[in-house]
Amino acid sequence: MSGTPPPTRRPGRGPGDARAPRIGTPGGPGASRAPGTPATILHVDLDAFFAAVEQRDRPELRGKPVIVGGGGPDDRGVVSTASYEARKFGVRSAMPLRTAGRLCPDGIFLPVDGTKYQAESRRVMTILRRFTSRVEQVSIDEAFLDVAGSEALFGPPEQIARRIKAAIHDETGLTASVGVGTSKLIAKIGSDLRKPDGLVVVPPGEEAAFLAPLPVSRLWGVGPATATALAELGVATIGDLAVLPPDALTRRFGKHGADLVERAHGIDRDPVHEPDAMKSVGHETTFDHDTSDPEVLERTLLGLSDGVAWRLRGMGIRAGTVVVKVRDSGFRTVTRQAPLPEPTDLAEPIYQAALALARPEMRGKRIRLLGVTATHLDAPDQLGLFSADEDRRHRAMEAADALKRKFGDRTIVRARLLDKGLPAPFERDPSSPLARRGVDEASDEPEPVTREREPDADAGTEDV
Ligand code: DCP
Ligand code: MG
Repeated sequence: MSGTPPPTRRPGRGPGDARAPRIGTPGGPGASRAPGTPATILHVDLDAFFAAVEQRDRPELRGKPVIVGGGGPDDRGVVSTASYEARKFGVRSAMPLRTAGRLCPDGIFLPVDGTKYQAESRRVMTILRRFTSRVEQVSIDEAFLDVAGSEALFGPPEQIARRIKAAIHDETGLTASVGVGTSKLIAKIGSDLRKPDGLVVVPPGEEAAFLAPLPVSRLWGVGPATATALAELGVATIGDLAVLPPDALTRRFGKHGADLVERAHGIDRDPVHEPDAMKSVGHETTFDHDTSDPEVLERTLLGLSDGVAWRLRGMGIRAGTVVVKVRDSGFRTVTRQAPLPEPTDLAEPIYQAALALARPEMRGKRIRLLGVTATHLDAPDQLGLFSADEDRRHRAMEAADALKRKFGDRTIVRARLLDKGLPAPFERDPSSPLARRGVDEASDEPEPVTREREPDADAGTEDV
């Protein structure tokens, strides 16, 4: 996924042409990590995924501005994605279809075919697992891999990245962009930098130099409010941030400030997690202003539940329990959990359970933060969407329907969330180590009351 448009585009290149620029100055200001830390983490992200699948299946659409996301430019929905040809006109994910129609009058508008994209996603993830078992899928079209230990079979990480791109292209007809580095953060930013069909390798020690020219908003944990606060300190690029005295940032942002300095140097200690190590999937949102407005609170819970369900479906797993987290304006935090009527990967039952749990905790209070987490996750679904098993098939279709709803009514919810300055559920921080502690930590015991300013006050929606 890419939050911001890539700065360089090279449409039309095949995977064989992908260049892997080495960015940074050896021994220069970027030499911030211990020499010898291996760059074995890959981030793989498909290019214009939904639109690329449609262009592959309908050759007449190739080279054309394709906009996936609903009935057409008069539809009330939003854009799911646009081909790179359409992006030249300024069309972007989450934009109202009407705006897309204005910007790109010759755009070809197509409905979302969730079942088809899920099946493609599974094919691609299966290809990735041939190169290592350490694959962490983080959305329908992206995954982190740690290829340490795979070199004997497949060569060094850069070669593995090339092989992956070629295999995806040969076997599915789609292109992927790959970033390679010492951390998830570097790999993720790398994969986004030269889309489409990009390959960016950041050698160990060159992380800070690689990041330095990029806008600070590219870093995880820098939402609009942090970006504004940093701008007041004269910080526009990640390089500006990296040279600030860490204690100045800690004074201003608490522990979050110290984390930001680490990230500005490309340091991110979160390892790649295999699905069976994952105990929970969650999102949480801190409001720009504390609120007691029931509509805002319920809409936020719905958006969070949807983000969680989307990720469950992407990973082929279901949740048995929902946990909500509610923090009020006095920083009192409670978590409440309840089992689901049956394991699910759908937004609706997760939302209903989250609402029932959160409602009594929100009553009469101004709310600062809400979180929804799914736990008691079952094993990855190995049977796939089109198993002969009727029950599974039924479930798959239900999920596909929910996906369609998501891109109709539900994306309007997402657009409304965006209006409120809240990040969409897609924009999360896959690095948060809390994500892995999961179930066992959810309890009915309130966390200690904190009086300090919340460090990640505007980090927005992220994994918990
Ligand atoms: N998606 C969506 N709504 C969003 C963002 C994404 O429906 N707001 C869907 C459509 C995308 C898919 O998820 O095709 C993958 O998301 P990405 O952010 O990876 O976007 P693309 O793959 O389309 O483009 P890119 O080449 O920038 O990765
Ligand atoms: Mg993508």
